[in-house]
Amino acid sequence: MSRSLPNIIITGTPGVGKTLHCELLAERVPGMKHLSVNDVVKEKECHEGYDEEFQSWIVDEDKLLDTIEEQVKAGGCIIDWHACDLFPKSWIDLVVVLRVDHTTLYDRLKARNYPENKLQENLDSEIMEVLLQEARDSYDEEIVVELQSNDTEDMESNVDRIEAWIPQRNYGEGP
Ligand code: DAT
Repeated sequence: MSRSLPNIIITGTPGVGKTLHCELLAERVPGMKHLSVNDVVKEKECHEGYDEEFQSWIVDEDKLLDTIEEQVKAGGCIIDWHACDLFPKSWIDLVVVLRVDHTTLYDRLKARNYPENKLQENLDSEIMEVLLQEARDSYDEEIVVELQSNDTEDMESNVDRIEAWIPQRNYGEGP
């Protein structure tokens, strides 16, 4: 299976700037689309209910993958999600793990009115590098990139770097 545009995952702890990066990239790179997994989970009901304590959906991963499979296999998706180990390796060409200073993350999550337990869980996750480890465990190391997302300057340079990385070739045919 080949695709004319790559599929990129932008992942990281909630609040690192995934949505911001995905939206900018989709604006800049012709043919690339922002695929917000959060929106798909909600709109296509790929969940088994809502966890009130953590104020988040309990995701039905099988239903989610079935729902997005056709779109992702066509290529050109910038996948926005705070997990990355669920996607089949063959779907993915680049995994960007965004990172942020803990104090900055605290401020961003506080501004979102996260409940204390959810805020603490996400801060711990960032400190323990959970998403970076998940990406490294799930994909070949050559396609996993860690980028800082503390300020606008970081964001601009990240988007430039990711954009420059997207050459035209057939994706999905191995290295
Ligand atoms: P995520 O999708 O990872 O949950 P987001 O894109 O919604 O994160 O960003 C959360 C908030 O932080 C939002 O108000 C934008 C801001 N933000 C994120 N990354 C940033 C950056 N590199 N520079 C400035 N603001 C940023």
